[in-house]
Amino acid sequence: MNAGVEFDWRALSLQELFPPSEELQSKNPMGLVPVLEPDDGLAVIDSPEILNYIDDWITPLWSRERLTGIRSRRLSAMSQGIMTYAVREFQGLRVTSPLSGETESNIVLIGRVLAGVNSEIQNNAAALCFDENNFTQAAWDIAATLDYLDFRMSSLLDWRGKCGPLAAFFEKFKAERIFQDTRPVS
Ligand SMILES: N[C@@H](CCC(=O)N[C@@H](CS)C(=O)NCC(=O)O)C(=O)O
Repeated sequence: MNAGVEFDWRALSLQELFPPSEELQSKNPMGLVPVLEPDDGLAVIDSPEILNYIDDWITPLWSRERLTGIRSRRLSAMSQGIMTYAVREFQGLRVTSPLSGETESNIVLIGRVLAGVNSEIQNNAAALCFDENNFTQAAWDIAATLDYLDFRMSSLLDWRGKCGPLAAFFEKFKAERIFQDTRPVS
């Protein structure tokens, strides 16, 4: 893990996820991954809570400077929001207004959040994305989200055209080993 935390990784098969196995349900009643199991017991569930657990009990992930801390967590939350809309789009789901019956476009929603992320990066990249030359948790969250957009939605969304500073930030990230393209082993 980037924060230098030692852990054993256990990947679940699709059979264990759809539907969730009894074992997964016993750890997370929502039947979702990721789940973090500390050595001494109760499983920590939901990725933002896992980050908070690491920050509280293992190693700081978020800036202790109040405004930078809030901004960083906002970026992380916006990254998760974009992922929610992107997964909806991939699954063919759209939210319908209970008032007008109109359907919201996931692409428009993603564009709006990306504009917010882009302006934060434009104004505060140094404080929000780099901590003594290391990428911060917020930077990892944004980069993972942008990579997912490239992977699933590149034909629907040309985010680089409207978000120059964000595109420049992401280029730096693409050099990281974890973002290199892989090939399935035959
Ligand atoms: N809010 C949850 C979402 C987790 C989530 O959707 N996990 C997916 C895999 S990335 C999953 O477990 N899907 C199984 C299912 O939907 O049954 C989090 O951030 O941890």
